[in-house]
Amino acid sequence: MAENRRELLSGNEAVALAARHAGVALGSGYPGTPSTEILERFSALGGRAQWAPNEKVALEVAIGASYAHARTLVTMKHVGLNVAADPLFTVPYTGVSGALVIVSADDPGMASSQNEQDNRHYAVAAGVPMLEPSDSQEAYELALRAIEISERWRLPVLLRMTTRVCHSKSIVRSDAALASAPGPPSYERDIAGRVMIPANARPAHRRLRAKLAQIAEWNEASGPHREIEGDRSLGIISSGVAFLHAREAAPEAAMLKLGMTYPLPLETIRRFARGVARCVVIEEGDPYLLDAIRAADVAVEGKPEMYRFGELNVGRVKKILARDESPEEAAPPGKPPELCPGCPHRIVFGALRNLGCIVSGDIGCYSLGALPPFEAMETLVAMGAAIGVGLGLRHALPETEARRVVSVIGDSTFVHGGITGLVEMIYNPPKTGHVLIILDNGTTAMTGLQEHPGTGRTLDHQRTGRVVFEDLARALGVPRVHVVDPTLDPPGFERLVAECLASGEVCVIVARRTCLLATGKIKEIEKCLSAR
Ligand SMILES: Cc1ncc(C[n+]2csc(CCOP(=O)(O)OP(=O)(O)O)c2C)c(N)n1
Ligand code: SF4
Repeated sequence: MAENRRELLSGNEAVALAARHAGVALGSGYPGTPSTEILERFSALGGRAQWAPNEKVALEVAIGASYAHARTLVTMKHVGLNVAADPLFTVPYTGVSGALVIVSADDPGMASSQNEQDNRHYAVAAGVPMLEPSDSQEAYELALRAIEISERWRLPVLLRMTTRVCHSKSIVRSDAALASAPGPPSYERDIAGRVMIPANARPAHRRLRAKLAQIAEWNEASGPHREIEGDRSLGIISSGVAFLHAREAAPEAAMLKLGMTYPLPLETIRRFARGVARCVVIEEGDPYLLDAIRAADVAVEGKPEMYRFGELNVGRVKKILARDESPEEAAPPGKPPELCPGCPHRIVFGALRNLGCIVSGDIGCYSLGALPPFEAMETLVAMGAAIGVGLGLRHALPETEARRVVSVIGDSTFVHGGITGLVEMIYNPPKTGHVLIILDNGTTAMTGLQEHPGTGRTLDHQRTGRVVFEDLARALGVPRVHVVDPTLDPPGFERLVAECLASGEVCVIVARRTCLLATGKIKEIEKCLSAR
C-alpha cells in the first residue's frame, strides 16, 4: 500500500484508510448515516468488511475476532450503540486481545436520525476510553491511536465522530509506516478473564477501573491534546468539530483542544483554566465536558441551553461567546421529502390509508408514509419497534379499533430488530390477531442501498446464505403467510390486507417488489454473479 500520501478524504474514508494501514483484519457494522461509508471504503481498499444483522451482532463478532488477537473495527450510527449496549458494557471487563475500535457516528441536529443522543455519555457509563477527531486528518491519526491504546490496555476504544467530521472532506497526510504491525491470530484460554459470572466479573470491574486510572495519567502526560497560545483574556476548551468552529469564531483566544475526552486530562484542564481570565467550554450537544470539568471543581463557563439543540457553527459559537441568548432565525422550510414516484411502498400506504388502518411503523424510506399525501403511519420509535408497538396497541384498544392495527416494517429493519417482535406475535398473540407487512424491497434503501441478510449477498455483493422471510414466518408458526408484489394489482393487495384484518389471525404479508432506485444496480450485480 502506498506510503506517505496526501489526499482529499472524508472523515469516514480516513478511518477506513487507517484501518487498512493498521492491518485491521475484520470490519463489522450495520449501516446508518453518517457512519455507512467507513466499511464500504474499507472493503473497497481491500479490507474484510461485513454487514451484520444489527449493531449488537456486529460488536459481538468483533469481540470474538479480537479474542483471537485480530485487530477489529466496528461501525454504527449513534443509536446503533443502544442496540450494542449490552456487550458494550461487559467487554471492558473481559478486555480484548487484538484491538477493538468502536466507531460511534453521532448526528447532532438529526440530519437523518430519530434522536440527537450524545454518545460521549456511553464512554463514561461503560468505562470505555474515547477519542474525538475534529477533521479527516485527526480521524486518520486518532483511529491509529485508538488501535494502539486498545492493544496497550487491552480495552475497547470508542472513536466518537459526528456528521460534519464523518462527511466533510479535507486533506489527509497518511503513512502506512506509522501503524504498528498486527500480531498473528492466536488463542489462549482465559476462563477467569472472559467468563463474566459474578465471581469473575467482580475482580474484572476493579481491573477496569485500575486501567482507566492509568489511561487518565497517560492522557495527562502524553495524550492527544494540545494547547494553542493566544490572548489569555479568553480561553476556550473544546473537542471534535466544535474546536474548528471555535477557532474560527475567536482566532485570538487561547485554546485547549482535547483529543481523548474520556478519561479526561483534568489537571491539564485545571492548569489551562487557571491561566486565562475567562474560560468557556465550547461543545456540541449535551454539556458533557462542562459537567465533568465542573465536577472536578474547575470554574468554567458553558453554553446557554438553547445551543444544546442542533449542530454548532461559527455564528452560533460567536453568540455563545457573546452570551447572546436572543432567538435564532428559523431555517427556511425546505421541500418536504416524499417517496420516489413509482416507489412500491406507495401502493402499500395507499391501501392502508383507504382501509383506515392504525399503522405502527418503523424506520426506513417507508417512514415517509407518515407524511402527505399518505399520512398513513402513526408511530415510529426505534428499529424493529413496529411489531411490539402494534401488538401493544392491539392488546389495549377496544376490539373494533384493535382490529384496524397493522405493523409495517422494512426488510433490513425486520432482520435488524423485527424477528424477535415476530416471535412475540406468535408467543403473545392479541385476541384480535395481528397483521404484519414486511416491505421487502430487496435492499437497505434509506442508507444508500446496502445488502442485508434478506438479499442473499454480502457487503461486497458476493452470493451468500439468504434469510427467506416467508419461510421464517411459517417456521415460527404464523398461520397466514402471503407473498405478493403489491404493484401488480393494487386493488387486489388492498383486498388481501382487508381479508387478513378480518381473519382475526396473526398474519404476515411479505410485500415484495424491488426498490426502484436499486433495480438497475441489483440487475448488474446478479448478471455478474450468474456469469461466473
Ligand atoms: C439502531 C439503528 N441502526 C441504524 C439506523 C439507520 N437506518 C435507518 S432505517 C434503516 C434501514 C432501512 O432499510 P429497510 O428497512 O430495508 O427500509 P427501506 O429504506 O429499504 O425502505 C437503517 C439502517 C437506525 N435508524 N437505527
Ligand atoms: S429509494 Fe427506493 S424505497 Fe426509497 S423511496 Fe425511492 S423507490 Fe422507494
